[in-house]
Amino acid sequence: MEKTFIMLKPDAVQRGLVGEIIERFEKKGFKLAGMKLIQVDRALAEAHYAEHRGKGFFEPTVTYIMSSPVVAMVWQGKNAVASARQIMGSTKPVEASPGSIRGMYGLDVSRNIVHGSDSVTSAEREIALYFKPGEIIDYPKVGDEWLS
Ligand code: 3AN
Repeated sequence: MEKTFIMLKPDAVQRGLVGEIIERFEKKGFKLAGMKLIQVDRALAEAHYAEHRGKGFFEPTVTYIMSSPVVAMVWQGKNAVASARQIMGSTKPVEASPGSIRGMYGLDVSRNIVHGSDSVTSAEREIALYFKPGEIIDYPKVGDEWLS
């Protein structure tokens, strides 16, 4: 089953939005495969945003995700990558649909609450950056048969 990497950024943690955002993914029908609260260091932040190195927002973005703990998660389910991006809404909160997480809670592109992988390849890269293989758990869950 497809997996995606979701990170609740420092503003989500500081604003007390963690539970509510997790609930959105749970109720959608995704299965939680990994989760931890971590303090991102510079090496990890720069690796995460490597594709944006050289852009004006690279350094502020790196500094921002190091500014407070984040919640790193792996969610699994049918079309998990695309479906999670729809739940999150567009990168720029002003363009995010009103019911999406960024549409509901975000104002600024540089503090947009949540990160989600943009492709299956990115998901694999990001999951490997944040999790060791043993930290991703495959387990049977009641309701799986209704959601696959
Ligand atoms: P997403 O996180 O939606 O995949 P990316 O990968 O294009 O978006 O950008 C990574 C992060 O960099 C964004 N989540 C946002 O925090 C920041 N960012 C992207 N574009 C801009 C921008 N034009 N100005 C400021 N920050 C930006």
